[in-house]
Amino acid sequence: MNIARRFTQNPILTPDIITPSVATMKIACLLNPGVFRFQGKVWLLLRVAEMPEQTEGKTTLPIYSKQGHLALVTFNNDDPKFDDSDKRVLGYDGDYYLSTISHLRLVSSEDGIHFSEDKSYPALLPLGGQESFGIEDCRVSQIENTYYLTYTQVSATGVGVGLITTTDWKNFHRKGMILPAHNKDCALFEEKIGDKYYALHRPSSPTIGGNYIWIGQSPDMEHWGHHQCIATTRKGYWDSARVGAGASPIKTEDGWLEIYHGANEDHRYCLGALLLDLEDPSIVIARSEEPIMEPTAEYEKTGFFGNVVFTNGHLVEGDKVTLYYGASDEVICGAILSIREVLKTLGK
Ligand code: MAN
Repeated sequence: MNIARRFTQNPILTPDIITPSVATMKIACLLNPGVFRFQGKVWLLLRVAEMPEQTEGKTTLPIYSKQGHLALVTFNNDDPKFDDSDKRVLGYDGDYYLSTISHLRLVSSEDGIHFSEDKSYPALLPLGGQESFGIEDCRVSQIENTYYLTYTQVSATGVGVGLITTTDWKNFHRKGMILPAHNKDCALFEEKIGDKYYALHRPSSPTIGGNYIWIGQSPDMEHWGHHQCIATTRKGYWDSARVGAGASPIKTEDGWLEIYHGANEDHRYCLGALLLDLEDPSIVIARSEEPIMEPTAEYEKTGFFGNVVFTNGHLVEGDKVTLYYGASDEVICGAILSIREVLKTLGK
């Protein structure tokens, strides 16, 4: 099933339109933007993945020092200890590195389709030891005038969820790691339910358990507890290997609607929906049997890491959801969904 109507202009952003953060790097991919409205415009907080120049027969990987300086590590491709079987995460003698290092960059648009960079708004760069392998896939949630940025912090010690708040996109308040390793895909609910904040998140367990969607509660957005698993992977389904929340859940009369990603053992990433109870969002009312969006367009099937549609940002206007998504882990695209049509696929 493909009920998403893709922008005819797709892809709307490609790596060549952004300038690298430092001259020695080139931009390999643009991925998975957070989305928000600010000062009458549509903004994307892009994940920009950079790579050093490569030499024949070798692989050079980037790492940020605690002080925020870039260092490079080089391996010989024919070294038997070097494992490049997954293009995204490379191994050497039991240690793991990312092939690219990501930071976050702002672009804005009047029409939601043509975006450009305004250099007076700073890039968010990795900072401190917990971000030495980069920062990724930032969700942007808004409560009153405050924007809450939940993003992936990656380092050799693990992958966790960081929180930053801002009101003006020029001054940022770093709150540190709110959910420790291994955790990512954290989507905040944009209002309190009862007297608590809620978040969806995705811890991973390598043995018992898996890559499942959990929900937690907090009195202040920084301290999280009362965690419960609400959606596991499903054997034989399109979401058999990993599932993770997208952007903030959308409040509808039928429940909280969450657009999430699911991947199978072949790393094919599709989108589906979860419907959660309005008063107790740990109760799942319905879940997509079939994906609501699959990688079918050429730019979704081939690229840095093909067969991927991945979203963590959207705009909602009445029944219309404008979804921004990363395709093939390389380019940014847009698509429109109708809330009514998504709910219909969930039996509503
Ligand atoms: C996965 C992918 C990569 C990402 C790493 C670390 O392998 O999502 O794109 O860089 O995790 O988060």
